[in-house]
Amino acid sequence: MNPRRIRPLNEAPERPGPVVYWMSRDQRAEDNHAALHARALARVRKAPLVVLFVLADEFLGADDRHFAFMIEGLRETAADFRERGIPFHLRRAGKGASVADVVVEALGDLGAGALVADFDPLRVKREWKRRVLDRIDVPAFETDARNVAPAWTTSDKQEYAARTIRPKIHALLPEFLADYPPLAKQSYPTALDGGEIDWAALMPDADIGALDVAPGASEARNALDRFIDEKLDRYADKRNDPNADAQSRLSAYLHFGQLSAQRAAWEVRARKPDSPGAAAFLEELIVRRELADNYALHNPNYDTLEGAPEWARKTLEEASRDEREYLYDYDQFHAAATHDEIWNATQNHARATGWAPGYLRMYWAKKIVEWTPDPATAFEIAVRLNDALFLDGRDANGYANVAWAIGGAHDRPWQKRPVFGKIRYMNANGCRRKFDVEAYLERWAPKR
Ligand code: FO1
Repeated sequence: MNPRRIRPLNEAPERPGPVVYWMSRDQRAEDNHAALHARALARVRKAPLVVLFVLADEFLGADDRHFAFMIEGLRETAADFRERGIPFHLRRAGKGASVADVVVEALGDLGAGALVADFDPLRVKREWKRRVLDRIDVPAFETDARNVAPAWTTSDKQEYAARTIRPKIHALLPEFLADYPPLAKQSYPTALDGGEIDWAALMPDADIGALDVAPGASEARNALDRFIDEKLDRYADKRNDPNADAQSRLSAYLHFGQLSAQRAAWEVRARKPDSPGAAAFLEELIVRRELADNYALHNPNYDTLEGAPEWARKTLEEASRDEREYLYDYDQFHAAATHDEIWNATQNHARATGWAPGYLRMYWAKKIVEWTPDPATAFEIAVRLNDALFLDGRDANGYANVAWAIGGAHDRPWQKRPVFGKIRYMNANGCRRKFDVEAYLERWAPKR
């Protein structure tokens, strides 16, 4: 375990007792640096390892399908830990009770001697951690199990763009982009078994069959294999063609931590290093995603227009006085009830499957600027829709994407135009130049 992947969270004195891995972002047993770190700590302390997951009552507007996908994945992950003799405890934070209070209570019940948490720059997660740290006196650590290059080693400030963070990440890959050791079986048995979990009782009544990805760590690996074997070679030139089905479809697995990005990168480099799609995929998977974590880590307003670069807020502010030809509110957007059939088709696609092609997601976000009274409202509606609809929503990646599309984050000024000012513009002609719009509308435009 590279010590640079670990951050101590407090100065509490050593204590006897099991090491507890409070799993949240990285919901997998294998390829998980937080689990590996907690396992190593348990070995050193000659103590058992216990895994804890606390189920929140609500999470950033997630709907039943999102919770169902996650819980189905947790069920497999709990079994994966149990196979290694590592107990999996699941507790629920009911209405009003905070996840942090439930974590503190569980640590007390387990007589925890140390705590390992996975890293997540989201505000809600930092608040959970702060509340826990205020109320425990055992050594606590945070391990970055999501990024190939740990976010705090890549940069200690907000990066301007992919071109500024890319060399910093590439310089760290030789040190951090490696294969994973397997998670060793429990060395010190414990009676602290998590007991039988009534998964059916936890499962919301949601049809996840309509989501066109199946949940869980093993399905995630199948999707990775399918992508590498069948799509990677077309990825570079077809990833922006919504009809080409050349995208990885890994984003939900990466969001819920059912798949490690480092695993995906390692497999691509090991199996198809010379594929024409490898470089483009690794750019998206490592540079773009870790730029997003950098944004959420260093920008307290990562999910509002406030966080956007000064030049962008200024130009959008000036342009907010420009006449809008159409104006829609959240409900009209959500119902795909705009005048624009490409936008409506993308919205229908997202409502039906919890996913939409990357190129169209950019178009979808940008058009919201054009049809709202001001850019702050556009940003808020785009975030709310993204978190309510997309399986991979409620994630640093999603907030950075909205900040790019609407707030010019990680982008540069373009030719000035009404409503957008100097923010990069996209329109239907751009779509028609890129792909067969009629074919996409055939599949996803609301039936007239
Ligand atoms: N993390 C938790 O620790 N407990 C939860 O109950 C929980 C629910 C949840 C629902 C939807 C969703 O998209 C994410 C959710 N997360 C939860 C967080 C998730 O595991 C990821 O850590 C972050 O969303 C990615 O940054």
